[in-house]
Amino acid sequence: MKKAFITGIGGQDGSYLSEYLLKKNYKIYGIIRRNSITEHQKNRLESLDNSKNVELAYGDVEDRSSLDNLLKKIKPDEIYNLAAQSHVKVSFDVPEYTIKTNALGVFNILEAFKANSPKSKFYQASSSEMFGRSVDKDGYQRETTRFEPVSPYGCAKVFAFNLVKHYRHAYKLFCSNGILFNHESPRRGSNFVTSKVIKTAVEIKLGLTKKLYLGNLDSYRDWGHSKDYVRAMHLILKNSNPDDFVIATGYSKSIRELCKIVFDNLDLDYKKYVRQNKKFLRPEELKYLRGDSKKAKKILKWKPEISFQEMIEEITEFWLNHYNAKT
Ligand code: NAP
Ligand code: G4F
Repeated sequence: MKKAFITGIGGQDGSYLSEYLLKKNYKIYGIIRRNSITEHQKNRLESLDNSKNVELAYGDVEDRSSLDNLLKKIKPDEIYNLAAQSHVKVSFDVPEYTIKTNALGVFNILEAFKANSPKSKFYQASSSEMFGRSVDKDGYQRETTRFEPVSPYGCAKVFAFNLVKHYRHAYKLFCSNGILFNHESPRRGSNFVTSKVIKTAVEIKLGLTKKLYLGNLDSYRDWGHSKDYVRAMHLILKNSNPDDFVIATGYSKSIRELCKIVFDNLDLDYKKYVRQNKKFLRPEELKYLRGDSKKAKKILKWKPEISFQEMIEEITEFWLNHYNAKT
C-alpha cells in the first residue's frame, strides 16, 4: 500500500486529493492545524472520517519539529505540500504571515523531507499567480514564461518554486512543481470570486440578499475544476522525472462574464444586482491569466474533463441545496 503525506489536507484540494488517492488504495497521512472551533478543522473531510486508511495529526509547515517527527515515522512514498495562506487579497493585509507560510514553510518541509525521507517524491503547489504581469506574445502563460508576481502571495510562491528546483538539482531529490491556474468547486472558500458570485446570486434568487459587491470586474482568469487538478498532481509525481508543469484549461473569462453566466443560469440580469465596492480592489491586480498545458498533455496525458459550465452548475446546485436545507 502506497503512503501519501498531505499538508493542507483540510483545504479544497487536499480533501479532493485524499479522496482520489484513497480510491487508488493509498494510505493517507495529513496534517491539520489547531482551530479553536474543533468542528471547522474537518468540514471538508467528512467523507473520509470513517476511513481506516486516513490518519490526521496536528502539524504546521511553520513548525519544523512537527514535520521532522511525522516524516521520520511515516516515510511516505509521496509528499504533497498544499498548505498555504491561499488568498491573494488577504496576502496584502498579512504579507509577513503569508511569506512565512508560503515561502519559509516550503523551506521547512523541503529540509524535513531531505533529512528524514529523501526517497519520497515531493509535489509543491505552485501557482499561476507567479506570472503576475507576464504574458507571452500569443496571449498564454506556459512553463517558459517569465515570473513577474504582483502580490506578496505571488512573490512567496516564486521563492518556493525556485527552492524546489534548487533542491532537485542540488540534492538530486524528486521534487516537482505543479503551476496550477485557478481551480474551483463547491468546496472553494466562499471569499474567492467564483464561490462568492454564485453564493450571492443564489441568495438574491431566494430573496435573502439584494446586491453583490465585487472588486475588479475586468480581470481575466482561466478556471478549471479542482477534481481535474488533483488528478494532475498525482500524474506529476508518477512521471519518471521530477519536472514543472502548467495545469490549465486554456480558456479565459472575465469576472464580468462569470457574473453574466451565473446570473443567466438563475434567470437573473446581473446588471441589476452587481455593484463595485473599492474595498475589494487590490493594491496591484493580476489582470490576465490563460494557461497553455501542452507539456502536461503530451508528457502526463492529462487533460481537463469537467467543463466550465458543468462546474458552475455543480457549485450553483450546492448553494441552492445549502439554503433550501435551511428553510
Ligand atoms: P485552501 O482551500 O485555502 O487550503 C489550504 C490549506 O492549507 C488549508 O487546509 C489550511 O488550513 C492549510 N494551511 C494554511 N497554513 C498552514 C500552515 N502554516 N501549516 C499547515 N497547513 C496550513 O487552498 P486550496 O485551494 O486547496 O489550494 C491548495 C494549494 O494550492 C495552496 O498552496 C494554494 O496556494 C495552491 N494553489 C491553489 C490554486 C487554486 O486555484 N485553488 C491555484 C494554484 C495554487 P486551515 O484551514 O487551518 O487554514
Ligand atoms: O477568486 P480570486 O480571489 O482568486 P485569485 O486572486 O486569482 O487567486 C486564486 O488563484 C490563484 C491561481 O492563479 C491561486 F494561486 C490562489 O491561491 C487563489 O486560489 O480572484 C479572482 C479575480 C481577481 O482578479 C480579483 O481581483 O477576481 C477578482 N475579484 C473581483 N471581485 C474578486 C472580487 N476576488 C475576490 N476574492 N473577491 C471579490 O469580491
